[in-house]
Amino acid sequence: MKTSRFLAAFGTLAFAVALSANVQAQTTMNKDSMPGMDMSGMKMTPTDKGGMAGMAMDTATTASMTDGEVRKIDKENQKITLKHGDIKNLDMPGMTMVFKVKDAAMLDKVQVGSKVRFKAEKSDGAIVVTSVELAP
Ligand SMILES: [Cu+2]
Repeated sequence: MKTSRFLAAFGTLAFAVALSANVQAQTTMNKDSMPGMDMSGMKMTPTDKGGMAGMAMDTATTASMTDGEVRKIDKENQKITLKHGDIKNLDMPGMTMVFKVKDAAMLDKVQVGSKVRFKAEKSDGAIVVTSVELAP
């Protein structure tokens, strides 16, 4: 009887020590990691937001519809060859050239020989057709 009571008491004590050590370790970790995360999050938000919003709006307002005629469609590579008029927002005179299209599904609406109106924009250094519709 004596032995088992001692073991029980010792076990409780050991548990209590382990518990308090564990709590201490957690408290220390939180103290170290929390302030660092908060600061990096607050620093990035204001500068990023202002710059990006302005750029996105400029692109959207300057692109205008351009007349063109489809010469070739390359669905596999998501490309279309257009004989196009002046593209004002890109400062480009009329010519026949290959464009990348933003979405392959856009090519389903047109055929070789179709008269179209389209929007072309510069994206990552390449010129991309962002929308196309049959000319009225
Ligand atoms: Cu061109």
